[in-house]
Amino acid sequence: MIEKSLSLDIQKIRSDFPTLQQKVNGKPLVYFDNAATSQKPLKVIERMEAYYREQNSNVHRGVHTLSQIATDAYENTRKLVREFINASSEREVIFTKGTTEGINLVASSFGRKFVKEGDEIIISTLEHHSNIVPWQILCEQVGANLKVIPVNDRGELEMEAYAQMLTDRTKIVSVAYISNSLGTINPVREIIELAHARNIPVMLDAAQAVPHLKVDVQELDVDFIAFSGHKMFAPTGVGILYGKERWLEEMPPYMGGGDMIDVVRFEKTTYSSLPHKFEAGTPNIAGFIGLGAGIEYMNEVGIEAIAAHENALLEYGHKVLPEIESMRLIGTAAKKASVISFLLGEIHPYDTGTILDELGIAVRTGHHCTQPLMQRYEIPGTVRASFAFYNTFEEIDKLVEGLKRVRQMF
Ligand code: 7TS
Repeated sequence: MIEKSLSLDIQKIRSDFPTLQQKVNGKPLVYFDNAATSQKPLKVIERMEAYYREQNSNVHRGVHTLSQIATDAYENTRKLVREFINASSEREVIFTKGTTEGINLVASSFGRKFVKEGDEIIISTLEHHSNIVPWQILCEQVGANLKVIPVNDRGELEMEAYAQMLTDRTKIVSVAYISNSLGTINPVREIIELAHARNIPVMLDAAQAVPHLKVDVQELDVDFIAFSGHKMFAPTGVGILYGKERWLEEMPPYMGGGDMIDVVRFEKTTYSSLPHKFEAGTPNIAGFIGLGAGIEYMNEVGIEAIAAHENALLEYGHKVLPEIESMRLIGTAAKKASVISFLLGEIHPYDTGTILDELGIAVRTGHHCTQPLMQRYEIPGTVRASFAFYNTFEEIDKLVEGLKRVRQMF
C-alpha cells in the first residue's frame, strides 16, 4: 500500500481529532467534506476552552492583566500567520471573518478607490460565489465590467484567453488558487506575472490552497490573498486577508467603529495604522487564538508531509474511482489537489450523497457555490469527495464500496 511509504503517522494524527472517533448511522465516520470545513484537533479545542475558562477579556482595550494576556495571545496569531504565509510584516495581516469577508473588503475598499466607470475586473469561470458576487456588486455600483476567464473541458483556465483579456482598463485580477469544486490548481505564478507586466494587482482566493500546500506570498509576489480558518483545522468565523502594505496604506477603511480609529471628531476622524485600520469592533478573540493553535498544529505535521499524503490519496482515488461503472469525473486537470468531483451515470448527486451518508460517508453534493461552473459543464451539480491529511486509503476503498452499492440500488 502506498501509505506505508509515507512519513505521516496517520493513526496518531487521527487520535488528535475527536470528531473522527465517532460512528455516524452506526458506521465509523468517513469524513470527505474537508473542502467545506475541516475537523478540529484537540489542541485547537482545548486552547479555545482555556481562553474562555481562564483568560476571557477584550483585546487592545484594557490595562488590566487579563486583557493584556488576551491581547498577547490574540496578537501571537498574527505573528504565526505572518510566518506561515511569509508576509514581510504583521501590518499586512488583516483579521477577518473568513475568505468571503476578505474578498468583500478588497472589492469594496480597493474598488472605491481605484475602480471607475468603464474599468475592467477579471475573474474566472471556476470561482466560488464569494469571488464573483462582490465584484459584480462593485461593477454595478461604479459601472465597471466583469471579464471571465473560460475553462476547458478538463477544468483548466484558458491562459491564452486570459492574456488577451488584460488591457489598460483592467484594474484587478481575482482568481482562485485552487478550485473548490474541481480541485484544479491554477497557474497562479503565470497569472500574476502576466498581470504585473501591466502593473495590474492580483488577488488570490486561497481558501482551498492554504490547507493543502505552501503559500508564500513574497515568492508569489501576490498583492492580496484571502483564506478561512475553518478549512485549516481552526474555528469558523475567523480568516485572514493578506495585502501588500503599499495597497493597504492607500485603501480606505472597510468598516467604521471601535479599534480602527486614531482620533474621532465630528468634524473629521483619523484612522488607526495597519492592520487595525481594517479591524473595526470586538473580534472573535477565542477564534483567532484557536487559529494560532491550528497553525501550530499544521506546522507540527508539516505542510510538505500534508501535501505528499493528500497527493497520494488523490492519485489513489483517481485510480480506483474510474473503475466503477458509469463513473464520470468532473475536473481532470493535470494539476489538482485534494478534491474529486464526479457523477454516477444519471443518478442525482443528492441520492448518491444520501445513500453514502447511511454508510457513514460524508461527501458534499450540489453546485458547491459555483453555479456558473456547473452551467459550463451543463450539470446540476456533482458529488464531491475532498480529502485532508487525516484521511486514509481504506476510507477511499469504503467510498468505492459505497458507490458500488449506490449503483446496485438504482
Ligand atoms: N472560496 C473558496 C475557493 C471556497 O472553497 C470557499 C468555501 C469560499 C471561498 C468561502 O469561504 P468562507 O469560509 O468565507 O465561507 N467553500 C466551501 C465549499 O466548497 N463547500 O462549502 C464551503
